[in-house]
Amino acid sequence: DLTVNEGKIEFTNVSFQYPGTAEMVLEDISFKINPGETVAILGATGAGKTSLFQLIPRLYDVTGGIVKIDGHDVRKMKMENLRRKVGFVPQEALLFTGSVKENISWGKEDATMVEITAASVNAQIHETIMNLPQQYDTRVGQKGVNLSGGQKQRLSIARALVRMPKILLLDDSTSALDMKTEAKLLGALKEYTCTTLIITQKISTAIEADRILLLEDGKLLAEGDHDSLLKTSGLYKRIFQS
Ligand code: DCP
Ligand code: MG
Repeated sequence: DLTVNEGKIEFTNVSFQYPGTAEMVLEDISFKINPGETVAILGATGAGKTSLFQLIPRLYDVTGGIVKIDGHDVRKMKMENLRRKVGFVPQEALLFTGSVKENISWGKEDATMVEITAASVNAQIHETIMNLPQQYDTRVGQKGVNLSGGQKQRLSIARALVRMPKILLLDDSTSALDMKTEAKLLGALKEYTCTTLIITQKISTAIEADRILLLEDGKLLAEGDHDSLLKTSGLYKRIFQS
């Protein structure tokens, strides 16, 4: 039996403002996420979701409070270990003109074809790739091989997975996927046993998750699973019904 023991995240009284600005973007945020959990971060545009993500791989440092991964303050971790542990799929997929294979192994040039294929299977993009004219050697962006938004998103998820992160941060990276594909993706990530945080504006994604964190104006307004939030959070109920 697979016991997941890596990939725990703890925020304790975290506040954050971007350097050189006066506005508090995150205020007094505390939560814990267990290894292997799938947690949806739900909140309106500008709520602070991407900002919260950026604090995990230390793209920015907290202004106050502590972010810990597996019990270690991220500020005391070696950057190289931290970046190996955390895979961050940004809001906009950043693909370049090159083969599908090169796009997936970008930043991990020693990835083997077995690793690249496994990452693509988990990211639910392998079948699509096999149907391209030159499969993994097909050039992205080449005439006639323009990928759809959802395909680009899955390629960029495969790029993160090939590095075998313990924590996967998906910043709205499933917005273009249909519900069935998204559910398959989340199931595969569960099996692969990484902690998954998924920013979303879609209630269907939140329902799939083990737990939901609801952000509003930089504050953690509520947390719980879908059923409990329906009972305890007026805002969640309004989002659900809208
Ligand atoms: N902000 C800032 N400087 C940046 C990025 C953002 O001052 N470089 C501000 C803009 C918002 C607040 O921080 O007022 C929160 O921004 P986020 O990008 O964290 O918000 P979301 O990710 O929740 O919004 P969206 O759903 O639009 O991506
Ligand atoms: Mg964002």
